[in-house]
Amino acid sequence: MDHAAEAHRTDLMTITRHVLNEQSKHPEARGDFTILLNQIVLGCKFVCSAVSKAGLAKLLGLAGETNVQGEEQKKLDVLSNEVFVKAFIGSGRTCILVSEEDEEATFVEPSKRGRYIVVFDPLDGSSNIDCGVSIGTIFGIYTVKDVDNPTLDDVLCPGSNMVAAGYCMYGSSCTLVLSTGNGVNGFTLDPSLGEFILTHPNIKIPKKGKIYSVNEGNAQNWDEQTAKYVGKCKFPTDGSSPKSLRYVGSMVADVHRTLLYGGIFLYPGDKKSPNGKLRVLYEVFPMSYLVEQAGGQSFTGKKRALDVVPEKIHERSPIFLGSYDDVEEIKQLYKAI
Ligand code: FDP
Repeated sequence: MDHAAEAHRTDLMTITRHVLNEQSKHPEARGDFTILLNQIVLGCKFVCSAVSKAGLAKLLGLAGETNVQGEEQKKLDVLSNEVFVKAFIGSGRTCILVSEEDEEATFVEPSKRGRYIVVFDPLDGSSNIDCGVSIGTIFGIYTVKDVDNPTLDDVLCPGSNMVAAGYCMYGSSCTLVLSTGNGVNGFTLDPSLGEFILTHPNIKIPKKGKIYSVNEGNAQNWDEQTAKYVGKCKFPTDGSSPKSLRYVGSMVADVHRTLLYGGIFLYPGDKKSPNGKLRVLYEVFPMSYLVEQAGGQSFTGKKRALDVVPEKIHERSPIFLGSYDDVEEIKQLYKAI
């Protein structure tokens, strides 16, 4: 019998235990973050369950509303948003919430206020719901300067101000990936226990990858640098093998694969959409934070993604993120022209 393996199998590191361990390194911590994280975990479990039952429960289809980006909202988007918003407010630990589904930021009433700000996309990749492809929840967390006087300036600041970020992927398994600024860890939901168990400790993105991930259908509108980079992925001139193309079209799934296998994920700006498609606060920032924490890079075509200072809560930005060397290559192309 392999006693080491057996010990590992019976010593289950749940996400709460992991965060409590992290908390014990900060004697001044009062457990507020753990309480907030528990609400994120609860929301993710709810959405995971709702996504898996979507077909059965006849939750698929349009809710008859459009969100701020003019996209059709699905019932699951509405449901997921409500669950997270109520969980965050109920935790008593948040003061401002910015959701992809809500046009305006939510300012929590004074009696329920705490010092955390949560920016989130409750159900990202929603065009993939009806065909059962992986979708996810993305979140970033900041602290407010003055808990008695929260303002939008507390949110419209560089992504490097975040104190934590993560995502939960509802795929063949339900995986929550989290960073509190001290590396990246992945937890998989054990449905029989209802607990997220540490399955991917200390995720490090390979320094260089063999995969590129982009919507090539937009190629006719790309700028010279993106076109040149993708051309090099397919027809390398340095004797290396061409990269493989993988594109799920669900940011959480594409970034998750990039974190684990390496390579690059691109959603560039183009002639039609100079700022690309992905939203700075609750897509670009949390994913860039995780990629940097895992040893990779994230670039907008102009600067480090986490240095962007958004002017609006639903602002968009081009994004190139992934393995350090792959992103370095595209940075050099943008520098050269
Ligand atoms: P979706 O429109 O399905 O919600 O920002 C949303 C997003 O998905 C990302 O998850 C995904 O990476 C991207 O849009 C896909 O966009 P394209 O369909 O333009 O490739």
